[in-house]
Amino acid sequence: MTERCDLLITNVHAATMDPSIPGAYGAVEDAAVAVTGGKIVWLGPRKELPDCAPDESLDGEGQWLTPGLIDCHTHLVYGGHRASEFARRLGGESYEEVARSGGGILSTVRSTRAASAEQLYAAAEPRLRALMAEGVTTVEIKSGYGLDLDTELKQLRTARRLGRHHPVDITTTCLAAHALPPEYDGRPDEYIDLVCEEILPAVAREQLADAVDMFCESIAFSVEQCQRVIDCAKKLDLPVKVHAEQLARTGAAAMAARASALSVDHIEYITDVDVAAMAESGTVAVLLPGAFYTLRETRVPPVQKLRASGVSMALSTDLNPGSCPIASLRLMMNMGCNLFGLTPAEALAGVTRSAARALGLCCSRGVLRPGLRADMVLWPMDTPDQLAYEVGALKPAQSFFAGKTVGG
Ligand code: DI6
Ligand code: FE
Repeated sequence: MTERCDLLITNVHAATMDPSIPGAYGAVEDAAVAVTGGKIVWLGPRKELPDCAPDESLDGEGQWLTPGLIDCHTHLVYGGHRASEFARRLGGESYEEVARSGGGILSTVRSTRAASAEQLYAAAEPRLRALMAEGVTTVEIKSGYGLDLDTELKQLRTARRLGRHHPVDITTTCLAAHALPPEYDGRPDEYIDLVCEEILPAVAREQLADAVDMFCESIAFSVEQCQRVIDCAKKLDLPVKVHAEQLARTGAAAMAARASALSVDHIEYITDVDVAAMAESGTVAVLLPGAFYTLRETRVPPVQKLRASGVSMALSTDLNPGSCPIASLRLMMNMGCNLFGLTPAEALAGVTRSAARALGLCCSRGVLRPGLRADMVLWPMDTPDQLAYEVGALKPAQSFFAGKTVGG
């Protein structure tokens, strides 16, 4: 009997990113892909396609199909902007100096507290749309510009609402331990009490966060304070991620690995011991070359060590108003290669398979494989190497979110 399916794509090459298929991209040339109920139900060489009666057929015209891109680390819901701080940094002040003088994250906290939920939504939507226009189908959004219960909830609800109104999956992360709010000046441990006793439990009650993050750095919170946040997240059954070793080595990555964190992010300053701990725990290294570039850092993350130790490397925008006001995951792929020494295939794995792992979502997406969600992008290119190589002109011919065409 002929099997029916919702959508059949033929005359296409698939960069599946499936590690069980040989080659850097897990490529299946001259492939066919069948989708039903929002999932891939068959993928393989077209010649082997079983009899199939699709409701809709698409001729891929010899283009390449990749998994939908995943931006696994953003702060894209915030009020205001920090163009004046950009000018100060260009004039020679450092990111830390700006932060210590009350600017930086705290400047965005003031604008985010002052903004209505409507204003936050309207400001965030173009950022999300810019990512989606590049083939992004899953975006993680963090809070962390509220630093009080109401504003943290406002940010997370705005993020969730963006997901309800766009063909994209939004995952949310509570980053209440991002900076010390002015009303707790000199009392960081009391603020951590507030995070652990009020903010995180309320966020968990409303099911507003899929994970908990923290900024472990001298301008933010200590390893001990972050350990308390981790313990609290564990009690609430929420996975953790840590902003670690971006500006200096603190020991945060090793602490995160001991706690089986999903990811440690930035990690320019990690050491061999940290890499070994991450390899052991399966913690993903999320590389953020846009923040490295914007802050004109010089220390690069130890990519060769991570690679040799088998640590998965994800790539993300870190989209935020201070250290990376750049809404382009494709540009991050290019920077990941040019600035950090990734291969083009590692860059694509970084925004698909490894990004899914960094969100704890590798069972549902990040590779093209039967049984997984049909988040896919069709690209007018001759080789997937072009995705990291070209910036600006190469756009998706078509994106699919859970098997449905996006836009057009
Ligand atoms: N690390 C970052 O890169 C962002 N937050 C963080 O913890 C920067 C946030 C900002 O400058 O607004
Ligand atoms: Fe960040």
